[in-house]
Amino acid sequence: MLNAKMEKALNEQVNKEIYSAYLYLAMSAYCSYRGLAGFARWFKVQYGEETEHAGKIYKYLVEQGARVELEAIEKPPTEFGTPLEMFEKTLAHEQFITRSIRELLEQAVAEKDYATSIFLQWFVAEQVEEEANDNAIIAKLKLAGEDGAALLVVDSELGKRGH
Ligand code: OFO
Repeated sequence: MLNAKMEKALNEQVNKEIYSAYLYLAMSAYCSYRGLAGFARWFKVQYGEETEHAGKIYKYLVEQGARVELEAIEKPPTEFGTPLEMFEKTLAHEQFITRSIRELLEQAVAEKDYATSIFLQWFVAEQVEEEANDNAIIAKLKLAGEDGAALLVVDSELGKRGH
């Protein structure tokens, strides 16, 4: 059983995760259009992961007998700049999600909502992984710089990302 404040906060997190999915799908489309098939695949896989994140919270709300209220999804941008700029935007977005998860956890702990605290542990660990992945790719893109051939190597590597 969740209190009304936690129910609202988790519903808002569902919306943030669905927006994350939408944002990465927009980035994938942008990469496809620019002929960067590997980058496009990476973001398409990330889109799938984000829908899973939303699905996990949705399932938790249903299991807790809470009300799921789906809100409108904000329109994502259509222009993302260079691959490096795109991953810097991705990292900034993930840092925003990390802060959001931390606030949820702080709320759960303050309210002695142990079930939600335990549920959120998975997301805490996931955010560490998401930021580490983005930082690793940013480091490679910085090394590649303006070198088109090096960029294509990164593209080919990202294209191997499995589901
Ligand atoms: Fe990218 O971790 Fe969810 O939003």
